[in-house]
Amino acid sequence: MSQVNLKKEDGIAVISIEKPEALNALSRTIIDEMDDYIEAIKNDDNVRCIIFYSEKNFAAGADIKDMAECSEEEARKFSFSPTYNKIAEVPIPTIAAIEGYALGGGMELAMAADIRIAGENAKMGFPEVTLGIFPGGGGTIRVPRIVGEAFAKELIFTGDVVTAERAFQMGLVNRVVKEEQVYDEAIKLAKRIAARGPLAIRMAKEIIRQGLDEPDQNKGIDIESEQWCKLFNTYDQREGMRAFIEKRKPVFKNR
Ligand code: DAK
Repeated sequence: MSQVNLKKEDGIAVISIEKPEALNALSRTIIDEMDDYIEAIKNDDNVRCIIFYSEKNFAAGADIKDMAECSEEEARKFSFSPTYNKIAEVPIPTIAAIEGYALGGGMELAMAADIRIAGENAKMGFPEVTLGIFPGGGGTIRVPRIVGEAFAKELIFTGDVVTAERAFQMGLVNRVVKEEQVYDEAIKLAKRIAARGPLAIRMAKEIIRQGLDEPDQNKGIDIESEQWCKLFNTYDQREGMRAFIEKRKPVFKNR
């Protein structure tokens, strides 16, 4: 039986893990199922935002029981990075909505999303070093970019699990909400994003990504200008600006 669920409603796709008995620990099969869903959503023009949300616990990391006896070669096959990279690059905004534990590979999944919302009782961290490994699902690369080198090193070297409030102070999560409001807040935010110009958001996401990889700031700004001008070939740019002038809400068509 599948342990990953996809629900689509009003242009919002919600991907959930259902393995509560192991606090949603991530197996190879779960990651593969998630990968299939991302592939399918990527080509679905109607999806304007993706939410990763699992009830009670986001994910307590990769499944330690599956990994414990891996050889080097088997560990390589266990890698979640190709899927997490796909999530980071999917041309649709993504939100991780975190209840309970988000640890290790679970937190790395959240770090691959664009925006993170946490419940006030969420517990987050990278406990890999307590197991004799380090975060290998993009953690050592994404965490310093998100929270800065010093906080990243503190989190990764100690393996400490931090509260939502501390995570917010570090910039690990965008906002903290009441535990029972995590899902609703994520949906509310997704709906706000879904109402905006999808092509512009898609382009902005890609340019932000390229800009972070581009050491020459002026080159980044040139790419931005070039892409920005291309939006003037789109229906959505005309619609957005005409709607403003006509004092009505725009109806974007993703083209
Ligand atoms: N894996 C497997 N089972 C897990 C699990 C995990 N990560 N986390 C929890 N469980 C299971 C427990 O074993 C227990 O199952 P039973 O013993 O009842 O069968 C059940 O979930 C409930 O857990 P607890 O009884 O431990 O619940 P507590 O409330 O007492 O404690 C806890 C909750 C989250 C503090 C504790 O369960 C815990 O410390 N869990 C492990 C957290 C952790 O260390 N996560 C990081 C895992 S390492 C890569 C591949 C993968 C990765 C990176 C790179 N490459 C190939 C490059 C990722 C690595 C990781 O994520």
